[in-house]
Amino acid sequence: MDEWWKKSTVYQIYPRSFMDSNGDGIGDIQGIIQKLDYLNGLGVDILWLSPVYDSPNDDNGYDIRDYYQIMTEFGTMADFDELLSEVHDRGMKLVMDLVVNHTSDEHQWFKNHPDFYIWRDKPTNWRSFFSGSVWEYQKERGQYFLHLFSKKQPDLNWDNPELRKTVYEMMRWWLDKGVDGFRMDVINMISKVSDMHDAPGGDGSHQFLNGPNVHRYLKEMNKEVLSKYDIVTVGETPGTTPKEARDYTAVKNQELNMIFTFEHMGLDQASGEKWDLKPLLLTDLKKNMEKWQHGLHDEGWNSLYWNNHDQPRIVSRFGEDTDWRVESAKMLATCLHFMQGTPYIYQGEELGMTNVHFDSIDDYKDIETLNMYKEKRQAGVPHDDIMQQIQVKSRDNARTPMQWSAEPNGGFTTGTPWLKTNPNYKKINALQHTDPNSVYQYYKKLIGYRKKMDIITHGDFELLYREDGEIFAYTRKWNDEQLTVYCNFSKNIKSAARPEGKLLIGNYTETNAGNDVLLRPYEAMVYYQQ
Ligand code: TEU
Ligand code: CA
Repeated sequence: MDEWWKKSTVYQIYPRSFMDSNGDGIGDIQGIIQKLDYLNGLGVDILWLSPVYDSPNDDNGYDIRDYYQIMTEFGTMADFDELLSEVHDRGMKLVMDLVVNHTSDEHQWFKNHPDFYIWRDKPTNWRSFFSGSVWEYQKERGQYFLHLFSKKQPDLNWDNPELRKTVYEMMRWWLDKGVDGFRMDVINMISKVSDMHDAPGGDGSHQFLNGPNVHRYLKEMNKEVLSKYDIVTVGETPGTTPKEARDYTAVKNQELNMIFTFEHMGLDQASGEKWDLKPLLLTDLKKNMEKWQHGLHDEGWNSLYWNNHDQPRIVSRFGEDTDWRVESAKMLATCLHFMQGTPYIYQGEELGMTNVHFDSIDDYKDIETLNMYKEKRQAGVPHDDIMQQIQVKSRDNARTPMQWSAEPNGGFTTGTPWLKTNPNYKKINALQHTDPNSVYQYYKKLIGYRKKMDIITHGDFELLYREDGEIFAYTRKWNDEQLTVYCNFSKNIKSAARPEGKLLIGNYTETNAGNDVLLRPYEAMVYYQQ
């Protein structure tokens, strides 16, 4: 019998932008409760909540001030308990976002347990993910503390057994409440080398990614906490190869169930910097996804995603969000959902929501975007050049309010949203989700296949048309069954050999073009044979 999360689909909620129930312009837990039937109707099995803990929101909740309190803007612990039981009543599961690589600098530990953090007399030249140095001088102590992210997110010292014990206690508290698992924020950053030193170009990642004790700590966490519950865990692990992913997720290693990799999300950048844009080469994407399908096929387990709260929206990124938005949204979903792994759907992806285009930097709220803008302007980079990069890659592209209806602000709030709504909400919203041709209903079918078809869970993956720069095609084989997936990532009409079997699903009506099939712009089709 497969572990339940191998046939599940996860839906990620970014609470701040999901649904505002009290008109203060900020999404909240009562708003999520109002939308549970919409989510249940999609067929998703697991809801992953981005952090809802008490936080000053320097990084929108990824800077936790108290792990045992709910953020005031989102509601109360009673609201959370109501959400958890409403989710369970519908047969769904709830996964929390565990952020334990760092806390907020307003966490009482930072004052009362400074040895829970990482201090040095001398800073290294490492650069933060949010611009500037990763070291901040604290006068009272006369030392620098490490923060890989914002200066209000000091890194925790996982080499301190007392800290680890305190974290495990907190994890048990949430699991004893009945939550069904954790998504673990940058969990492969928790072990840093002891002799941290300068690195070329200030890139210290080789000294904190997949560090010397990371597996020891995850095995300890598994032994002390995770192994005692029937839960699912997914590690967010930037800079991880399939080999390292097997180390994290092989059952025999007793660490995590699956991980998020980032390689496919870095193929449209020219250098190590996400803002250094370059067009995606489909052959790069095909070969990378093949590498991961093969890399984890017999051992370990992968997540499957195009979107999350940190990434621009896929239909604007790898699809086409004006003339072929619906077709390309469905094509991208088809490409991903017939692969091996657990798929993650990010709020609004099931509607084909797109990137937003703000001309003023004042409309952007994300700390990563604002710090980068300031740093580049200080370096003399022209405003328009920076804005172009921001419009393509800013995390705020994923964080504009969920578009529920054609009401003002897409029905997200009756107040002023904390981040402006995408002006296309009148055209793109959840009102159409019952339309049989909607992106939502297409996703619902894909999610349904995964539950019923073992070939999707277990089948061998083989790439077809390897060198073709516009068609992403592959087969899955399992016993005497075969699925053939064709996805046209272009506006051009392509022909391909008609696969064996019959059409299972497609985003156009079937074409009968003799021995070949015609793939129209952004056409996807899946044939099934047994
Ligand atoms: O993101 C970790 C991470 O790798 C980010 O630096 C990501 O690559 C980048 O934002 C892409 O632009 C996690 C959370 O998902 C993110 O929201 C937090 O800001 C970050 O950790 C710190 O907690
Ligand atoms: Ca609210």
